[in-house]
Amino acid sequence: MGMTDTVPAGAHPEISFYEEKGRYGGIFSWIFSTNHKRIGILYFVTMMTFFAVAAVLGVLIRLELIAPGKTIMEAQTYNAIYTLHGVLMIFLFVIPGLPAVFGNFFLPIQIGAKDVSFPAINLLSWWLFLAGGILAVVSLFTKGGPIDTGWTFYAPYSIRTETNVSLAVFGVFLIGLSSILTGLNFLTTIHRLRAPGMTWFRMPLFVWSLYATGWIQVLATPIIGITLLLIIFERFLGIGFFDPTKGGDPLLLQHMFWIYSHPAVYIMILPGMGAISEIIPVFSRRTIFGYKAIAMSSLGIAILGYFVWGHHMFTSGMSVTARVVFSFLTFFVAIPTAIKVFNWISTLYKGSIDLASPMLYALSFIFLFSIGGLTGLVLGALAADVHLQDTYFVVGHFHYVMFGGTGFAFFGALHHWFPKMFGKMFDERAAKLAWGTLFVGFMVLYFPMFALGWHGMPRRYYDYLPQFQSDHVISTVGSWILILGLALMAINLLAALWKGKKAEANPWGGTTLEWQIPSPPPPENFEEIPRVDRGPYEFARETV
Ligand code: HEM
Ligand SMILES: [Cu+2]
Repeated sequence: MGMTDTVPAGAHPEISFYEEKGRYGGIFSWIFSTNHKRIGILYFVTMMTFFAVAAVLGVLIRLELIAPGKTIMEAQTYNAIYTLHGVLMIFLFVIPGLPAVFGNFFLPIQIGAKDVSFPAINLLSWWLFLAGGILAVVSLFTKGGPIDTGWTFYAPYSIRTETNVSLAVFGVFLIGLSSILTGLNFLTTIHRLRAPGMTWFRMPLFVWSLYATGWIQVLATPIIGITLLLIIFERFLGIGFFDPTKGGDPLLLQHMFWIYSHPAVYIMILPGMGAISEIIPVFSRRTIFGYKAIAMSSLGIAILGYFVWGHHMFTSGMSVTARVVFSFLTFFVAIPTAIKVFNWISTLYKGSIDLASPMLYALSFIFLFSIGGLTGLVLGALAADVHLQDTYFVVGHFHYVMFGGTGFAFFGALHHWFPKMFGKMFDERAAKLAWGTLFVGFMVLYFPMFALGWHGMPRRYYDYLPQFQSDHVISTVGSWILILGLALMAINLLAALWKGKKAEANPWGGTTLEWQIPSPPPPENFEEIPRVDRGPYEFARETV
């Protein structure tokens, strides 16, 4: 397949994967494409590759922890593996997450546009993302070997360790740049490219969630960028930013790290919540309850999320006043989150519920994320956190919010929009089996972690006291069930890609714009830009 295929004049150009056959062929027509749908797919393939590697690392961690003492690896390897697991899952799966795949693919379509504002910058953001991921992996095999600091890169260890922190950290820096450019593109697209009649309060809630996320991507990400550069400068120049003997302070890094990384948890979860707000009305055949409250709660979360980072550092020696303020604000940020949960459940009330696989992921998202959120409040309580900080209670908590939350929302969005993206239907019974296995595996893997932490099992420990073994064994068995669920899902969706039944334009009976165009969408999404005259979820209005 050559680089320069020409199309004879007047012939109807052949469409493949949302693009007319053009200058480039084969892989080049993908990696040089500025088409938002193709860029969404590029992110999908790249992210799923890193997710698969990180998931296998997670299973290896669990295998090592099936018994006290050495099982399958040395302690140094263990430190490197949980660090890489965390770095890949956070920076190459949950942070790019739904915006990079479903935001790129569906944002322009949902507002009635042909593409994002800056298609070339959009392609650049994927290249930066890929380069960052490759650098993180290359750092494993170069001078000093795999980074072993934990995904939080705390000083002074991240400055002193021989492992290749600088290259890994620079990889994360490039991924941050990619996130900033994506946020910038989405904010401009939402402000400038909405179709006639698509007023702010007619936008789908997924678009509102991307709007709130975009502001965090643009305003918070530069802070982690500077922090990562300071780590690299410190390793090469020893200026003393984090060294008390030179007037610096290691806690400075923790503050700078969490001033980004806590708002970053909303970059992870807000788009997931947006996808849930798309799925629930469609599979309840009900207009969403409290549209404006849900839209505004996304902005509320994005703003309040800037003021709670101190709850990651309650045991770092900060003043009592600071701890009380951060604890209070942490409880406060739960309010806009609760508004969403109440409104989703109110939408279900008297709805005609269709428990198709996208809905099963959406409902389990609400259940798992609520466990994650409520255990977050336990950690936000000062007295409890002093006991639970850096234990497996924290590990259980963030897997419930990041995997049970963003992960399940991602898989729910994938099943919801798969027919539209690929023009194929998947086997619904196999999809339900995969969901059930994943859900059971999830609960068996992570729920015992709360008990482990409550009883004092520290995180990031390679070895442990015998009394912790029974819960560790249960958790490890859970990781095998979970991985089986992920494999069943992948097999089912790959089989659908290959030999699935052709999908209709609107297989689920959705009312937003993406369901009004063919599956898969044509290159420019719409023959002509639509004129919008109603809200996004206008199912038959019933009186309650
Ligand atoms: C696929 C199945 C997974 C398994 C079996 C798993 C297992 C684990 C375990 C046992 C730890 C604790 C290691 C320790 O503290 O010693 C851990 C840490 C972590 N996991 Fe997972 N996990 C999985 C998926 C995920 C997902 C989907 C995410 C994010 C979305 C994630 C993010 C993290 C992070 C950030 C850490 C902390 C690493 C550190 O301490 O630096 N994991 N995981
Ligand atoms: Cu936090």
